[in-house]
Amino acid sequence: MSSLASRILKGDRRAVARLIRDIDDRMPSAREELKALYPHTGNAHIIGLTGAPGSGKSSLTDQLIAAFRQRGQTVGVLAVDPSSPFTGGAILGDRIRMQQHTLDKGVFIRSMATRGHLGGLTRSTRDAARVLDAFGVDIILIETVGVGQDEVDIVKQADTTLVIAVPGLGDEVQAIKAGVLEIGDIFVVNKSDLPGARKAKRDLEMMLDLRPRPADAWHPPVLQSIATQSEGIEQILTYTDKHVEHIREHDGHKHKRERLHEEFFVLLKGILHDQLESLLQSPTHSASFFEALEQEAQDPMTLAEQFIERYVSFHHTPNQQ
Ligand SMILES: Nc1nc2c(ncn2[C@@H]2O[C@H](COP(=O)(O)OP(=O)(O)O)[C@@H](O)[C@H]2O)c(=O)[nH]1
Ligand SMILES: [Mg+2]
Repeated sequence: MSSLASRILKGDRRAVARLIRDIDDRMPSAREELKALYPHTGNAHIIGLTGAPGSGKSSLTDQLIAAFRQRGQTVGVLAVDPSSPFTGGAILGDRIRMQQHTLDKGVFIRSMATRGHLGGLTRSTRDAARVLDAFGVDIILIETVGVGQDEVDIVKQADTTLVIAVPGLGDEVQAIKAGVLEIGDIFVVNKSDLPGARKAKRDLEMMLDLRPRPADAWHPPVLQSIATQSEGIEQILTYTDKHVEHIREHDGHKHKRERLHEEFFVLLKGILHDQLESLLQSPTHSASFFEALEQEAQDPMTLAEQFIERYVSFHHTPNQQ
């Protein structure tokens, strides 16, 4: 077995940090390490947190870490920060806030940065979660920065998705309606010390009630919390437990299948993207296409099709032979 992987399986934290960094840097060697780790994954409960910036995701993550630790569970945290490729994704405030956990051997915190293409973050976050899973943590918390498509793709890969809302943002609730209503397993109105919390809760419940749902499907609860006062945290844990139980009892197979398909799709897109990128960077492959493009000898669409035809073997399906 390759070296980083075997060190991770023996509980070496530094190897975990190293491999996650390699994944973030898209080092080719990381792929081999991941292959060695896959058979040792599938045990962690992955919980995604999404919601508008400032809604309290980091504060809640911090509280959730403490609560899970109190129950004796180990926790891995991936803080995803697509907005700051240059700082390596470290969010200073988050780091400071979570510092109380950094000496705890039962907690592993990493920030993910976006290097390269759109969607690359989705892939590296999933891969990093696999690493933490193989390392043996019980709970993996994935905190995203906002509520865009990338974030949605990231939390789609979680077992349980928490959508964090705050009171008094009518427009925000609309945004939630548009994008993340479908993906939320548990909704939390954080900052419930502020006016309008009950209304936000009712609004969300109403929107959720409007959605058609089979009788035995999971019904997403709308909870309230005040992260800064550690209020409502136990209830969130109660419901993440309930959700896991529900998955196990009702649609465990479907749940697992959907996540595997999603992961596979993300991987395929990533591999194809990397291949295309290196083809484009190699003049032997790309020069004639660029020339035709610049001279307007062909339209870009036709050229793109020809490029794919030449270098990507989509068309070699058996029934076309
Ligand atoms: N009043 C109030 N402020 C909160 C609460 N939770 C978090 N905050 C504050 O909201 C700000 C943003 O929180 P943060 O956790 O960084 O949000 P994130 O961007 O979603 O990660 C910080 O100043 C927090 O102290 C809460 O329950 N009530
Ligand atoms: Mg944050």
